[in-house]
Amino acid sequence: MIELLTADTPNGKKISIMLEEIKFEYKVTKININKDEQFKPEFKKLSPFNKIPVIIDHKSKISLFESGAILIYLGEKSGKFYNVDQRIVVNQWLMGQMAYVGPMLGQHHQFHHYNPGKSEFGETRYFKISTRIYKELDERLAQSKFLACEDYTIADIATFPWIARHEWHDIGLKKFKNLTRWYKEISAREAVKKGYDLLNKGEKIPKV
Ligand SMILES: N[C@@H](CCC(=O)N[C@@H](CS)C(=O)NCC(=O)O)C(=O)O
Repeated sequence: MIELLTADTPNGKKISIMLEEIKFEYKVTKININKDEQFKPEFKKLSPFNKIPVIIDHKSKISLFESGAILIYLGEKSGKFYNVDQRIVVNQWLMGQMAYVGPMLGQHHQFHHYNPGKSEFGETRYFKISTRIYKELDERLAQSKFLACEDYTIADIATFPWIARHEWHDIGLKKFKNLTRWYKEISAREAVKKGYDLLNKGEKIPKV
């Protein structure tokens, strides 16, 4: 049994999607980051940066923070979406998501979606960077069916929930035809639909 300690955010959804994909038994423990539950001492013991998501593998008695590390762990444990012979290339796209795609789109959410009008500099900067990310992902997906290779991997699982916030981005996903093709294909997967609805609220994946 895996316990997923999380909030309903793109980083949280990466892990629920993966757990659905690999069909592991899991339960969700909600951490309310709007009420600062991530700063509780018992949570900090598991997550030194006070961030969700965290998993506890109760059978192996392992707990892990950082969504990329969690995806690698689950990929290795299940033998799915992280094939040994593809790992070098999957790691690149996974690290690119962790270090660039997620943090930059996250800043775009802060300036453009949550706090519009507070900083013209921030809004312009992250709108531009996010548009550039859409273009770069689109270019990659013109050459490759999925981000890392021809197979669906943890790099796609890490990136998908961020692109699923496309309505917040106001960039126009439709204009990027390869990214749209990839997005639609992943959106149609049953495990993705289930994992996306992390809190079982009937939440649907935004359409293009
Ligand atoms: N690099 C981390 C980022 C995790 C992260 O930013 N989590 C956010 C929610 S999406 C969080 O816990 N924020 C609460 C806080 O920073 O206080 C990962 O991918 O796991």
